Amino acid sequence: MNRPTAAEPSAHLDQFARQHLPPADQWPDLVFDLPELQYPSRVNCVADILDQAVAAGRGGRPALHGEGINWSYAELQQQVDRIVNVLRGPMGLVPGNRVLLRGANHPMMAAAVLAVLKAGLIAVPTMPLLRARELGVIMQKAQVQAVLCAHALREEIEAAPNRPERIVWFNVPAEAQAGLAQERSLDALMAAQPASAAACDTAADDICLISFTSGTTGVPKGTIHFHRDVLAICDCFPRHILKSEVADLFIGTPPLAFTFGLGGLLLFPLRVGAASVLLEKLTPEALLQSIEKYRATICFTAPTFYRQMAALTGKYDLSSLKKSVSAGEALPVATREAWQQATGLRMIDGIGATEMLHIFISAAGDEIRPGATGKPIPGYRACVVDKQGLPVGPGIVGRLAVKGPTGCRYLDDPRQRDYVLNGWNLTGDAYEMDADGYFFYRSRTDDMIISAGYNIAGPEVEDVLLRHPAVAECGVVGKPDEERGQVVEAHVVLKPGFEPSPGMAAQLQDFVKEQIAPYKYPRSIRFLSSLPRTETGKLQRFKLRST
Ligand code: 3UK
Repeated sequence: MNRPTAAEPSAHLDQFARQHLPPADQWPDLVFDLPELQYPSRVNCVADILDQAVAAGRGGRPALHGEGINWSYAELQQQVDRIVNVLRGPMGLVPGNRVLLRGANHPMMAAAVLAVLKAGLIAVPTMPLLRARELGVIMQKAQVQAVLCAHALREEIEAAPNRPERIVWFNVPAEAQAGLAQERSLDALMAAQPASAAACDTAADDICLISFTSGTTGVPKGTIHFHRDVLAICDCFPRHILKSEVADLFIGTPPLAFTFGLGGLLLFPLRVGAASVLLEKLTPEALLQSIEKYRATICFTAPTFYRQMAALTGKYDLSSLKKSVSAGEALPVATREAWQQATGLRMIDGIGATEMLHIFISAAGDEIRPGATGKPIPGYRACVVDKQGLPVGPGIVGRLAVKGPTGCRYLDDPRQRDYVLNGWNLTGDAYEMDADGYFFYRSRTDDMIISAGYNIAGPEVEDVLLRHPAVAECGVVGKPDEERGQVVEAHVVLKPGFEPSPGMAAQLQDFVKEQIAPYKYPRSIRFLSSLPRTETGKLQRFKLRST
């Protein structure tokens, strides 16, 4: 089951993606050492997640909520099946074809993704903020044959190079419906299709998803995932750490096009028979309002969102909220504490990666140690290795290496060799393990600041600055310096009511010197009105370095 073999026949008539998997000797090791990870050799993840729920009599239970939409499991299944029939019928797609998906979080976007998987096609989800040129690169790399796109986001698709002929819009507003050819409107096409469809009989290792990394530089990398990978992420983190159940209502901000959001806001809730709220473009205020309105129980978002929400909780009734998951970037202890103080909740931090599909190190409840991400979750193992790839002992900073049931397989990309070493996935993170097996994030390997021979991790300095009453947000990077190689530079956003000044800079510098080794203090401080972030909530450090 480890390597691509001819043992189990693929359902794919179009073998493009399979043919562009990395060579077998560049794959990471895959381990399936939990009973729940023993999947049959033929499995379609949507049949397993959605159709089985309906077959088991849960069709009447709520599945997805959105603006003006409340779909039960049976209703979601009908939507999905109509789309499956559109894909197979009028759109003429065959198993293995790639379908690019573009839309903000919305039940229709969710149904479209599920339909592509159920039909045995390969989903290529894309972030709403991507522009025509970037979409063109993805279409070319993944050799996309069709596009399903929210009507509101059509402009960049219409301007994208390499776009296929088969482009269909969904959520077309009534006033635009008349001017649109029938075959361009998913809503119109769906209306003409029956509301039931059989799932494609896919092999467990048939490809169902090519997820592009949100990569800050260079050409984006397409990460390949199988039907069984989708099931594996549902059966690891949610089952063992989050412990979600039927009565839960999920909510949050990560886009469905980001695997953090795809798992946390769609696959995880459906896998346990729970429900999810899918809302577009949430601000911290809007997310708090929606938690109150829907009485959500589990929240998924990035650390910066929790920090902003912590300052606003007073105005909202958040008594329904039981669990909050933070991922995407390191969770500063200061943010963990602010959130706990505001809500009483202990945040579940977890590190995940697009290559690994979802979270692989985390901790919940009494297992939480502030400052640590946690331990490898059941199903995964991890260690810290040196430059040669040899494990280092506790207390030494090195490169994080992980393996589990999922792992990195880039679509036709030489960078596969950088991510996989001796069967381990190297995430590009500098980590340290303690004697109890807890993993502590230090920085991205490339972001370690080296100043006058000292290694300094930006996030450690950030965590101190965030404790200063004047600091709303901050980002710490290395600034080139002739004498020291690099100096520590802090980019600081002040809270309302505080003004940038040399005095304020000196105050922040002294504050850092008092709390951690003085050589780590920011010799340079710059005040900004906001920090550059990706759509997934990650600080764009390269932008801070180049300003
Ligand atoms: C960083 C973290 C410290 C880390 C992701 C959950 O973020 C996700 O995927 P990406 O491919 O980025 C991966 C990189 O992001 N990171 C993520 N979480 C944490 N660093 N603490 C954390 N808790 O550098 C990692 O290598 O965008 C997260 C689930 C699915 C995902 N794709």
